[in-house]
Amino acid sequence: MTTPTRALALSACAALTCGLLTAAPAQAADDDPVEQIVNGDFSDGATGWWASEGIETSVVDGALCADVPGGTENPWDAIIGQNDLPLEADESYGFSYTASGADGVVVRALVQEPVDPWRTELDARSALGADPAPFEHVFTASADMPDAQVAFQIGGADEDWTFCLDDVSLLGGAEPPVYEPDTGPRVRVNQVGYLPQGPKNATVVTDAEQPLPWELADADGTVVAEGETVPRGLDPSSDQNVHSLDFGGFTEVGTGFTLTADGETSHPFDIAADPYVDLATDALDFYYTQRSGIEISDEIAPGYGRPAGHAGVEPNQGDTEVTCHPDTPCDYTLDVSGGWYDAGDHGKYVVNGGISVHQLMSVYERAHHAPTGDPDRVADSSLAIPERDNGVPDVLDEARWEMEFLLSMQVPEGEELAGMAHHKVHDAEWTGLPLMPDRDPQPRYLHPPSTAATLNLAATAAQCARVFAPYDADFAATCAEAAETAWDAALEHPDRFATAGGQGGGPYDDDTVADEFYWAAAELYLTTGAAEYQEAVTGAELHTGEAFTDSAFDWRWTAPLGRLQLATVPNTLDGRDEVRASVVAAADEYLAAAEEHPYGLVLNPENGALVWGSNGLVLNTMVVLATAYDLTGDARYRDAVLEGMDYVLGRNALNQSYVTGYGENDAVNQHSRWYAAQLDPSLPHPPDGTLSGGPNSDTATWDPVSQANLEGCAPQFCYIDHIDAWSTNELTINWNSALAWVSAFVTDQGEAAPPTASACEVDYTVHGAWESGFTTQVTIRNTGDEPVDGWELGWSFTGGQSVGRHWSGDLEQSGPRVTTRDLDWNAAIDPGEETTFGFVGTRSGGSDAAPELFRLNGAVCG
Ligand code: 9MR
Ligand code: 9MR
Repeated sequence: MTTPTRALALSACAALTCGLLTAAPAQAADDDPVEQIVNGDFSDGATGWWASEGIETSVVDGALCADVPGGTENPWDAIIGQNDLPLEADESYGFSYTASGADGVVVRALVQEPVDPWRTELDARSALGADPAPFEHVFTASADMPDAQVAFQIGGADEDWTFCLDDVSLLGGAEPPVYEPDTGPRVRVNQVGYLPQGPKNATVVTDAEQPLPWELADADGTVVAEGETVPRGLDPSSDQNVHSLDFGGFTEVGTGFTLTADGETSHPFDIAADPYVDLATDALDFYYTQRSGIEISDEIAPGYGRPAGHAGVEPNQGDTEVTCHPDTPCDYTLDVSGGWYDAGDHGKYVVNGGISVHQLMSVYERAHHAPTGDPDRVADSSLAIPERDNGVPDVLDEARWEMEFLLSMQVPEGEELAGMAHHKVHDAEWTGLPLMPDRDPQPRYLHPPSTAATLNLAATAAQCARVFAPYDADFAATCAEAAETAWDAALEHPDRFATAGGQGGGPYDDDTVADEFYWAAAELYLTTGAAEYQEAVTGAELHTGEAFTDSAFDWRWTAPLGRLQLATVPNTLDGRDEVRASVVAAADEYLAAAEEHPYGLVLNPENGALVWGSNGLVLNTMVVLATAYDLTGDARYRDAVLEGMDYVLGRNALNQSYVTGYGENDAVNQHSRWYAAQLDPSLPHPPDGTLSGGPNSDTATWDPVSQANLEGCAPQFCYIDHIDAWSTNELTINWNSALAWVSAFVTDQGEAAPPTASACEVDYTVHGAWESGFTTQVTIRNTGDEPVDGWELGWSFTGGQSVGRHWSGDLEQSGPRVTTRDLDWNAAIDPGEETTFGFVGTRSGGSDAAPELFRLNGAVCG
């Protein structure tokens, strides 16, 4: 797997990405190859060939030509083909032809079953030119098919054009296609950048047993540092012999650095205080173009403008008046327009929507509660979305787009199962690619309410109530009510599970919901402070049991979200220290895994196995490590997160950055029906900041492209940047939310300098509380050696509290943020001295937990 040459064209590779295909000619194996095509050179006119209705063909200069009318919608609106071609299972075929057409028009060549369901053995797209050009594809038949069909789909162009075809050949006995990824230089780095004071590691793929010298060169080629690699032996996740390389001693900033070792020079990278600033926004801007039910403005998202999808306009059949699936009918319809499309499909799933919107709201919460957080970074007008400049942080505006969809999925009052949430809404049948959301003609249905979906709604609506309280009291109240209703409904129906199987959408099946109960209870408790939810938290087995798995959490396993939230969002739960300790203990496990892994990967299962969406799991594991850093300030956790970014951005076996637009070799063909540039050059690639699901070594879940190309792969090699490889290369709202959370964290680390010691302590004491208010006294103590002369103390009230009458300090509030300034007469605080001010606060009706993070003149008090 370490010799990076592309030996043969991919079986299902679009010619657009592979260039004109340069497959080895079909070779004779044991038996002489037999030509399956009749009259492939058209010496006998059009004998043996058919054309779809309305297509006139004629043989011109020995080639078959067709006038193709413009203005049709789909590739299959015009077809030329031949039937009755026998295919043998496991036999490899070379399929070749010469074709010409209008410049840039794409022909889709298929070898497939001639009738529904059109089981496909080859599906290749090639861009044509005015001059005849040869194309060749190799594929291995997956089953016997006595009467396969070759079809050239030529519809879908805007203008009339002429298609000409010659020398069509389908020969058995070809060498089976072998996919060899181009893995570039054997020195693997974070292709984006390293922080000046942060860890700096690379991995070298080499057979050498002994340490190797390395050199770090700046952009001019001047060697600025050198050292020796550390042999690490055989890495099971890549099946490679590797060395690790630590150049952390070099702390100067610059661009275009390279590392050289064992005769190979890495891709270039930066050392900068802010290599992730753009990523932190791009990863969030991703959500706007995933929106359903709203026109995407090309001004806001240049290159991505498109009509609103599923907004009740033909040919769409959703989502404004959707009823239940015919197998599980109901007598009502719901308007479930809006929300985000889950991934590359047009489905919208409450379970996965839940964790995604939660992580976005957590980006906001962390900015307020973490010592390195920065509310300004997630403020209003920080993203490219239509709601900029409306006085609400943009990340919350984006979250609200999904939240309102989740709320709309709740079964209305008076119906059976009222208060539960429908599991999902999606097409009756799977659609093909590409397909713009507004062109999807399938009927769409609500799928039965599930306990997991209901608890996802309860958890996220509770969080919504909390984070929106300072900005929109009415919306916060709507969320609060929906959350409590959902919780009660889940208690009443604790075992309604979505199953696997079904057509037209993903399953998101989940029959273990103790974890969702725990997470929802935690969010409800944090928002309301109510005894009922506190008991649900402390009474849950998962509260003290094993919550963190080897790979943290995902849409199916959400118990860790409860722990992380209880650890970080202000609250007064008994046993809070144990909760925090459990997060740190989990982080210790991940830290040990990362330290042991020669690529710094935070997941380190025994056999190196990786599953569907492994990059999402890698990033969620980093969320736990990052939270441990937020809780303890211990730089080892922060450094493991920074090192985790290296893996995602190129320091891996494939030398692959899994984020579009970031790094020299970035993923650009994620499975998507509308970012489908690989299939249709007039469509865009996914926007910058889109994460690919990444390596998936679970062969049982592979799609046909992964099956055809990845057989026998070592885990890290089980990935292909191909649009049809959905089990290794899709994009999703839940993987990007992990990327967004972690990108915000690493951006907050600045240069990754050692944390400075705190020089203050704050005592925040509530002296009296009543139904609607409370009085508080705040004491600031100078614990440093320097006198303070003039002070400003800041905190966030994220529970919706607001400050009123105050004394001995000048208090101001903007949204959740409170700033108190001295009154001149109390501006000085000498070392060891303190000053006190006070105020009367108003409560919003929810939890009244005191703020836990205070900044004196910008520096965090401890
Ligand atoms: O496009 C679908 C993708 O979003 C899903 O993750 C995947 C697995 O459920 O399925 C994809 O759809 C394929 C379907 O499962 C089988 N027919 C081909 C579809 C891709 O066009
Ligand atoms: O991310 C999901 C993964 O954990 C599952 O193993 C897989 C098969 O059920 O489905 C993934 O989710 C897909 C969903 O079903 C449909 N939309 C695209 C999602 C990502 O591929």
